[in-house]
Amino acid sequence: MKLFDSAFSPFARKVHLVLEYKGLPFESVDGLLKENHDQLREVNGRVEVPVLVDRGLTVVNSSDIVDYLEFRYPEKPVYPATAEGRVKARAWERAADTLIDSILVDISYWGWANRPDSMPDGLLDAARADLAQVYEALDRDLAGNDFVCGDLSIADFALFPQISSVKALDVAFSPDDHPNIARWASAMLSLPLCVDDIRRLREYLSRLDETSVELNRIFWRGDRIEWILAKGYHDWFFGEIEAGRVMWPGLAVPAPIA
Ligand SMILES: N[C@@H](CCC(=O)N[C@@H](CS)C(=O)NCC(=O)O)C(=O)O
Repeated sequence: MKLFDSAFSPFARKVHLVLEYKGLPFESVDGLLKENHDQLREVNGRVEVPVLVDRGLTVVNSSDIVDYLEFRYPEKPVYPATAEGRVKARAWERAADTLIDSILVDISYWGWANRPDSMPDGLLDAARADLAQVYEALDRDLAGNDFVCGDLSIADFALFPQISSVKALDVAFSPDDHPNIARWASAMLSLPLCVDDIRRLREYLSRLDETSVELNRIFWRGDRIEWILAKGYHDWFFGEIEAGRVMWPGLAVPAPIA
């Protein structure tokens, strides 16, 4: 099994965690390294990680990859067994992937990309206000539960790469107001596979440089654009396009399946 991976991508980290949790051996190729872009483009027209190649099948998009893994390798399930649990787990996975990711990535650029400007006024406050609603809901769902759906599930694996970065991005939850999230975060951080995930991220960040990864142009896609526009930063965003600092995903045309 080969995973087009990246320690920097919350989506790739989610899939990497699921593979490790299920005990499935795989080869990890950093698809975000410039030197691996051509290889990545061959398996995913969008030139995005993660992509899984297994037994001659190419699976694109993190939630589809997890769905495939659960179907093909059902031992150590990551989807809850009940209908209610499954709906809840998928809802939190979607919130992590589409909402939380968009907020956190959109405020992260001034921390790692080569930027000529500083963060637009009000953006950090907008992130804090939106995340406050997420924290309320997550704390509610964690009350009386070790993990989001009781047992460890895809909800936890999708949320962990996101929630573990909120402190560094200065949009942390307050442990006093959200004690259940604080308890969950420390339980997750004590799992060896999460310890390894954080170590891989730290190593990645320590050797981030523009010769190996793209730091001048930002890769913009749907949900992240939606959030920045919905918060009123259209002038800033169109300025980015005009200045040539935007990379667009390629076309996601499905490949033939034998
Ligand atoms: N919906 C996709 C999103 C994947 C995605 O956004 N990947 C980003 C990294 S987090 C990417 O590969 N961007 C290309 C780039 O930055 O060059 C999924 O769930 O797999």
